[in-house]
Amino acid sequence: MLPERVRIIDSHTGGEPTRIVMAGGPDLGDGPLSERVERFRRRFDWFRSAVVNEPRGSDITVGGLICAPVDAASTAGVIFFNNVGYLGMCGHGTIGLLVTLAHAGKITPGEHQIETPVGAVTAVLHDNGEVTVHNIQSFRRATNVAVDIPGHGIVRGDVAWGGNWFFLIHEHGQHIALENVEALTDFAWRVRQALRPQGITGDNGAEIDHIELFTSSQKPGVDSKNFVLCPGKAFDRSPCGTGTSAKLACLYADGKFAEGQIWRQEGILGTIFEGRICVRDGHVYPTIKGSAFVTSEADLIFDPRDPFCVGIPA
Ligand code: PYC
Repeated sequence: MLPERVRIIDSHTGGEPTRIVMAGGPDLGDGPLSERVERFRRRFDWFRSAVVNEPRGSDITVGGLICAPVDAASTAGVIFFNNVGYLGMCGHGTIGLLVTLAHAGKITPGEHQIETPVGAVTAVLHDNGEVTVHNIQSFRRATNVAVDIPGHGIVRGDVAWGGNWFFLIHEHGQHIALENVEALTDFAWRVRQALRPQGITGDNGAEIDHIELFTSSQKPGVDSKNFVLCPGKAFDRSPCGTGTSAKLACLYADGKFAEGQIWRQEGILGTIFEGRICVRDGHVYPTIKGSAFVTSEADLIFDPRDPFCVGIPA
């Protein structure tokens, strides 16, 4: 079952890496991406681990498996994954995917429909290399939800969907700065672990697996700075596309953001995504603009004698 070689292209979007599997990945069959991700999880989870976990990757690597799309009008389907599982959508990853496909000579600037397990998004590759992702519908599910954090006390946050589930906190008492990521990670992880036991989930009991903390940005013209803790306890180096989408849905719900406005979201490294919204039938569809850069092209080699051939489990 082991492939001999898997062709990958690595990039980073605002500092957050994306590893796109260009060839040699498992055949997940056909049908909607929502079904194919379940096949991936059940039958090929070792492949996920092999591509992104150590020793080939690390807890910050986000992988993307390109799949044949259902709709012939789509450019591609993609399933994003990380050190512990699968993502619904990935904003930085979609920006990385378009830049990667352009680097490989597979697309040219223009609009591209990309299918994901949570729906199709449209991504525009601009002539200057920037990418705008028109995300799926995003919404706030609950507001001002109290959660009791052991060793800290009550914090309040919003539950929102931007392609993944987020718990968004503004009043947290933490210093959001790169030199403080250990403390931020510890705090956000305690929030994450407290949510389900206190009955706080996304729709249908879905795990809220991304925690997003906010503060004001010190940069002129930038609206906010965030720290996002991802499902496998690594922090997002980028401002997080799905997290920014969730944020825009909350701002809209609070009457603080409207069509035509621009939201500049800074991430923990100081990189910025530009967010806008489209409102259709009262539903919010965020768009996120950012840049990615290709960092390597490589073949992953699978030696059956290697004890860590399928990765060191996270
Ligand atoms: O950009 O949506 C995003 C994302 C999710 C997890 C890491 N990045």
